[in-house]
Amino acid sequence: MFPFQNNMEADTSQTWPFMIFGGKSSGKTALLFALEGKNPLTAVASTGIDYSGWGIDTSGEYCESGRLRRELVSAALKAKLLIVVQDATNPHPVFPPHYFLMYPHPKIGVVTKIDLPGADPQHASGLLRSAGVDGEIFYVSVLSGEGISDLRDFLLKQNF
Ligand SMILES: Nc1nc2c(ncn2[C@@H]2O[C@H](COP(=O)(O)OP(=O)(O)OP(=O)(O)O)[C@@H](O)[C@H]2O)c(=O)[nH]1
Ligand SMILES: [Mg+2]
Repeated sequence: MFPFQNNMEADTSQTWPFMIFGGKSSGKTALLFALEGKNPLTAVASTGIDYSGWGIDTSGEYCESGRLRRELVSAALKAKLLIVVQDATNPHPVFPPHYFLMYPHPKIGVVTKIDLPGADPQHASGLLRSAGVDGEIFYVSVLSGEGISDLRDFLLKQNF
């Protein structure tokens, strides 16, 4: 056996149950905190890719830039499921059409900020479908807590 083979195995052995994608300030980290039982209002803007939580968290900067987005493809190899977040108050798509079809993972969507007055959850869910999210879509607010326990139960039930 070549000596580097052990290193390669060690590098790929760690997996996370999910990885979160979504635009800047769409509520990815607040969602992760809420799922983990932490105070979602303590989330600050993320940089890069964060492996320290229950799932892999990404910065909106990476998701929104075609160049940085490439880094997410290899990070996703470490996750079992993709969670794609769409802010219900943002009418604009973040990902190119069918972007997520290139990932072999199961993919679910989460529409965030449904508590805000300008929220349009149905439009947000259409944007997720256009981006290639073919799994279940959850509608949540970290402020009211709506939808969080349903999503947490769904994640806990997966055979990760
Ligand atoms: N009203 C409301 N505000 C929310 C909700 N989710 C997140 N926010 C707020 O939206 C802002 C951005 O939340 P983050 O969780 O930091 O967003 P993010 O997607 O991680 O942002 P980046 O890491 O910069 O890409 C914060 O001020 C949150 O408190 C929600 O469900 N309702
Ligand atoms: Mg963040």
